[in-house]
Amino acid sequence: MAIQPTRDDKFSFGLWTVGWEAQDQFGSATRPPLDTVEAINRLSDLGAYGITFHDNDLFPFGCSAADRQREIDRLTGALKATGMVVPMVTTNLFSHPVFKDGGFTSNDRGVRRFALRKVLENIDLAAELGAETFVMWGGREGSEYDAAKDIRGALERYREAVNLLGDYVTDKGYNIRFAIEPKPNEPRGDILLPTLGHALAFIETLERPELVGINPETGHEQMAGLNFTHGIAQALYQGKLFHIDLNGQRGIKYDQDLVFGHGELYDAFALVDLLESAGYDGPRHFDYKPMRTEDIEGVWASAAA
Ligand code: 3MF
Ligand code: MG
Ligand code: MG
Repeated sequence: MAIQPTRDDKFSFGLWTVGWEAQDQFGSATRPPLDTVEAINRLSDLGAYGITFHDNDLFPFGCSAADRQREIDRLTGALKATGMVVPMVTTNLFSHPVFKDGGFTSNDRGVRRFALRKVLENIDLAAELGAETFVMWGGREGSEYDAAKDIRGALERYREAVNLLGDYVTDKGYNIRFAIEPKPNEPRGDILLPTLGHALAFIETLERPELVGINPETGHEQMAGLNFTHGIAQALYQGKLFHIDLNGQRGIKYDQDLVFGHGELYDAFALVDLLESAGYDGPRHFDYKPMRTEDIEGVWASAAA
C-alpha cells in the first residue's frame, strides 16, 4: 500500500536538509547547491506542509539588504504558489568563523552582542513570515577544554540572552515562542544544555519560562545514550514540546542525521505511537541529511521516505 502524505500530517523540512551539499569533515561537497524555490516545489509535491530555515540557508552571511530581500521575496513567492507555510525559523550562529567560540556564550563580548543582533533581525523575519516557533540550537555554545570557559558565567550569559529575546517578542507583540534544541557534542567537544533534561531545568531559571520550550532531536538524545521517547514523554508531560526534529541515529557516535526510522526502528515506532496518542499537533519536522553517496534524485527519494 502506498501512503501519500497530506498537509494535515504537518510534515516540514529544513531547507538545509534536502539542500545539504554533502560536505563533511573529510570530504568536500558531492552535490550542487539546491535552489530555494525548487526545494519548496518538490517538497510540496511530496505532501509536506512546511519549510524551515536558518537565516543563512536563505541568504548568505553578510549579503546586502537588497540581496537579502530578493531571496525573501523568492521564498514568499514560492510559498504563495504552493500553499506551503513557514512554521519555524532559526538562526545560524555556528558557521561563520566569528562564532568559533559560540554566540550567546562567546568569551568575546562583541561577538555576543553581534549574535543577539543577528537573532533579533531574524525574529523580525520569522514574525513577518508567520512562524510561531523560533528554534535555538547552541551548536558552538560550549568548549573542548574545561578551562576555556567559565561554565557558570556562560550559562548566565545564555540566560540573559534568552531573557532579552523574550522581552523583545513581548514588546513587539509577536506570536512567537522559543524552542531550545539540546545536543551533547559536535561541533564543540561539549555543548551547553546537552540533553533535554538540562534544557528543561535551564528554562525554569528564565524570566519568561512560559515562552520557552524545547525542540528535541531524535539523534541528539541518542548520541547521549538516552531513550528519546522517554524524553519526549517528559517534555509533553511538562507542556514543553514546542517542536521536534525527527531523524535517525544508530548508537552513540557522531550525529548521523539519517532518515527518520532508518536508525533505531523500534524507538521510532514507540515515538510515533507516543506523539499520536498524546495528541501532539505541532510540526513533524525532519532534520536529516540525505546520504553523501546520493545524487539529487536520491535526495528526493529520501525526503519521500
Ligand atoms: C545540528 C542540528 C541543527 C539544528 C538547527 C536548528 C543544523 O545537529 O540539529 O541543524 O536543528 O540549527 O533548527
Ligand atoms: Mg542533528
Ligand atoms: Mg536539529
